[in-house]
Amino acid sequence: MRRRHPMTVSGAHETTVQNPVPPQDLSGVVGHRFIYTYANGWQYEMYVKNATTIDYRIHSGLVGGRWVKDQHVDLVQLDDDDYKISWNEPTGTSVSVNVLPGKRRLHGVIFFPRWVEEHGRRTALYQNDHLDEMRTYRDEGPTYPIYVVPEFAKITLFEFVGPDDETVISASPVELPQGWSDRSN
Ligand code: FER
Repeated sequence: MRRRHPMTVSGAHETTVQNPVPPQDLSGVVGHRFIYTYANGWQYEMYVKNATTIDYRIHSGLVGGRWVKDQHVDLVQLDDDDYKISWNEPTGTSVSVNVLPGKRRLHGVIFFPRWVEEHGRRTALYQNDHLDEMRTYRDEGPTYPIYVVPEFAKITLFEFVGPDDETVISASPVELPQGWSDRSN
């Protein structure tokens, strides 16, 4: 018999894939759109379309102009007002973002392959129309050294727009009206 912490014996269940601790309530982030600016000045917009999918636009930064629909993600609730969204892009870039909506706080870690650090503009487009091209760049590399960008961000807009809405992110960040991403609440 494996040793158990007394708390486990008294009833609090162990964490398992089927029954995780903490129990998951994603309603505070699914169906929401948020705009945030990293401490390095890069401005992003994310729409959590459902529990496994995001759409997003990058308004400024190394790959400003880039936008993506239907990126598959892992989304978990870590605690009250604390979510983590993680994924790998067809470019090879990996991202993990902690979101604390009530605190308007976010922390992202972006892991760029070397080729994106060198040629970021190649990814500043509507990725869905260039998926095979991105995978080819990814496979050609160079991948290493990975460029790791860990930054806090301030969430300037956070709003519920409803899940599975294809109109929330449906235009390039560069074709939006001037100042569109400056709206805050
Ligand atoms: C984010 C940080 C990075 C984000 C997306 C990325 C939507 C994507 C980076 C890339 O693929 O270049 O907070 O949120």
